[in-house]
Amino acid sequence: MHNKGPTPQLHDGSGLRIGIVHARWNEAIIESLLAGTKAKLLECGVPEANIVVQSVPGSWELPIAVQRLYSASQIQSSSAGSGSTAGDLLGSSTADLTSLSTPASSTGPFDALIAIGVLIKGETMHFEYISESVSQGLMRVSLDTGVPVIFGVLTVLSENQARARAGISAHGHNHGEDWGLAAVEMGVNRRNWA
Ligand code: DLZ
Repeated sequence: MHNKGPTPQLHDGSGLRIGIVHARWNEAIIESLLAGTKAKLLECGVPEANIVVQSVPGSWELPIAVQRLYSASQIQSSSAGSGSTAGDLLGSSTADLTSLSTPASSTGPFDALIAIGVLIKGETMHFEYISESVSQGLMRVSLDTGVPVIFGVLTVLSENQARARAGISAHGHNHGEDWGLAAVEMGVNRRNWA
């Protein structure tokens, strides 16, 4: 069942640059979330070349990777023409996710960043520690940098719950779509706030 979220708003993302970092644990679910995210970014007019997608092993690694991706883009924009791009600083996606990963062909600071992961509760306390740390870490990156970091991390009790929230199972809804829309709205807001 899809919880009632905000009414979807389509903002003009044509001038935005968006960075996505995704974990590779629970890969099939990640793939669907990433596809939903990218579909909405493109629907809002974000040019494909302005969407940089990178991957990390697991959700635990998301905060540091999001922070480094952002910092690299800042360095680039202050020393334009150095040749390397923000995307070069992190590994690329796995083979199965390659079709969804976009080489960083544009440069400049990001207007919004999206962290995507799927944490599924197991038999130990692992889930609790990682969920708490990752959510705190991503919020910290967002407030420290002043760049919206969209929380695209599913923290679920079962794989079925994750599949429903990735739009894979019947009656599910792909939360990645919401994250794409949120990134565009917050990216536009940020420019207006500046
Ligand atoms: C170790 C681990 C476990 C048990 N479960 C998940 C998970 O459900 N989702 C996820 O994204 N990552 C998981 N990880 C990996 C950790 O996030 C991290 O990559 C490793 O502990 C290495 O730091």
